[in-house]
Amino acid sequence: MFETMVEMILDAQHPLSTGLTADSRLIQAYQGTRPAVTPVWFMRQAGRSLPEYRELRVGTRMLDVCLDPELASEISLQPVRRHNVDAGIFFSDIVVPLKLVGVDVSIVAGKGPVLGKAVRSSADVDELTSLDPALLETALAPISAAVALAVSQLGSTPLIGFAGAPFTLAAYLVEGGPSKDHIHARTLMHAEPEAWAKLMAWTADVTGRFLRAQVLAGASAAQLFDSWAGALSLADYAASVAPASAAAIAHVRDLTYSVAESDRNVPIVHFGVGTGELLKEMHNIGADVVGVDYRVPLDEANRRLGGAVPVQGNVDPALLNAPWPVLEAHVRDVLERGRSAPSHVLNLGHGVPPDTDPDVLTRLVSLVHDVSAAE
Ligand code: 1CP
Repeated sequence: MFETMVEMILDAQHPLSTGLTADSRLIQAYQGTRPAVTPVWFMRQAGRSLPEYRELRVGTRMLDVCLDPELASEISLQPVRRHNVDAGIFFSDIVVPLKLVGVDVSIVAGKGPVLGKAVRSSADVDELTSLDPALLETALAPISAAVALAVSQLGSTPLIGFAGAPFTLAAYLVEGGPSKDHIHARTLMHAEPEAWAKLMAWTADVTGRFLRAQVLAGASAAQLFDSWAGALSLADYAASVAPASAAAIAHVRDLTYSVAESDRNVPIVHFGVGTGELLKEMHNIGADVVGVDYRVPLDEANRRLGGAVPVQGNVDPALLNAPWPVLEAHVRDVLERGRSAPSHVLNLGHGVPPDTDPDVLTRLVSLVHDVSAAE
């Protein structure tokens, strides 16, 4: 599928095209070359653990903030200024493109995304998919503006764009909100396979457009979050989910830039939680890098992936609140195991817990840089 795709070269002003971010540690590692110092960033580094974020959020609604280019850009920059991380991640949410295409969704504090109406039947799927994803061509303007603003201030630090994978978004759409086992979504998959396929194809289009808009506006890499794919068997994942994830990624897979007269693809990372059994399939959808949660050690993840795939991860977020010597020993172990892969970007095995002391994150960044530079 990918061989026949027509390439599209990024704009000459894009930070990968100008060379501003193309040689950064993050992009080198994502392209499979091990840089002298291991790059590090944290999922959910922007947001609740930072006092400057909580201050800025007083009296605002999450989705309003996501659609305000000044605020979304400022919040994206906060952790980069504070922690000396090797990348920014764009501040937004996986449900933003659903909101922009016309879905009744809000983000409830302390809970997460909540839908006005759960999508439970084939008639519900027909109603949802009558919303035209092409509306996003113009509706995504505030997202493009926020990315451009953040990128203009980040200089040589790359910004990572992201989107939710179709299954994780479908899990919210079908359940109507956060859920532990995503049982209604998994029932629909088997009870109404045609409606399921239609729902997944529509969701892939919507989320793929969100991701593409961020890369075109200046993001130097893209991460697809399939946070809840760990609820699936390998067989269900391969048959009923992976094709839609590949379709979502196809929205950015054609984007290229040139370095020293050779064409490179914008790197794509794919991450899931509890997906140790799915790692190989998750790579096969067309990802360059696989994000690993804290359950599978990186040397074992590298073995499962066949030894040629850059990995990202996988410090256990629970240890951020443990005594420093315990955390330090764990981080050194993660770095050591990461050396088995072609390249490694250090991250957490899932997002930063809201009660994390931000100074611990800053100290962890220095540790990763110092330990990896000394090797
Ligand atoms: O009131 C608040 O402060 C809202 C909390 C919050 C924040 C800060 C939510 C609600 N989303 C976000 C931002 C966000 N969401 C980011 C950017 C920040 C960063 O990473 O630095 C990103 C990448 C996301 C992505 C996201 N949203 C995912 C995938 C990543 C993951 O953590 O697994 C998922 C599953 C969501 C849904 C969501 N949005 C918000 C919450 C609390 C949740 C999870 C709810 C649940 O448990 O189902």
